[in-house]
Amino acid sequence: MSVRFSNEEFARVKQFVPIYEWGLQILMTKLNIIHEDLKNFQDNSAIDHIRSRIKAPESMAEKLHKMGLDITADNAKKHLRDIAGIRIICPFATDIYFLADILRSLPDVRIVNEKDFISKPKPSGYRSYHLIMEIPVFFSGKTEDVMVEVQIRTEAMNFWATLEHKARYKYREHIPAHLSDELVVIADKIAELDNRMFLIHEIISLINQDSLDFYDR
Ligand code: 0O2
Repeated sequence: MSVRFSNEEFARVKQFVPIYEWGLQILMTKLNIIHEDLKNFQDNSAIDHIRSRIKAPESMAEKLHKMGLDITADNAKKHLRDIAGIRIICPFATDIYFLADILRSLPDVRIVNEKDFISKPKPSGYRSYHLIMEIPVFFSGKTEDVMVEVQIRTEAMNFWATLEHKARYKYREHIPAHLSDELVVIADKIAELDNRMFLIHEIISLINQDSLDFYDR
């Protein structure tokens, strides 16, 4: 059964969505500057790529339904903290913590909540670092604070989360035990793979450093 906003509530959702779009644009501008700076001036590729999205009204309605709330625009604004969402994909897990530090230091932005599902994965096997950030949006005579959910993860974690999300959707949240067990095993293997790839990256960096030192002699 699909749940929806009534026509009246849907019209009210459409009225507030632009404020979230503006909040998203403000934070994306800050993140794109950080990305460009790291890449071009700091010789640091801690960010692979960044994506953003506004949650579709159908997904807002489904989430409210799951939370046992009435499907209203007021409830969406009050209870959903991921109407605006950003996903940052990093090459390595260590980059995730480096970026979270940078995000915490942004001026004009308040961190409302942080969840580290990397050091403490979800029972599903899900790994990612989540920050709920509050951005002030200034427009014609008033300011409104907008929440944006930022998810930071590696490409491998993203690969897993995308597949698991599809399985969840397909089985309407009730993934059969043999599949969910397999997904937990794969999530652990992916974490191990991320670590092993990072070690190779460190070895390569050391070799490059040694070569530079040699030429400096
Ligand atoms: P969708 O369809 O991706 O948007 P909070 O945001 O803190 O108020 P919430 O929403 O319970 O409360 O937060 P949580 O647990 O941090 O999860 C937020 C989002 O993380 C989810 O949004 C997913 O995108 C992702 N996520 C969390 N757990 C899992 C998981 O086990 N598997 C996958 N694939 N993704 C997960 P939505 O709205 O649930 O989904």
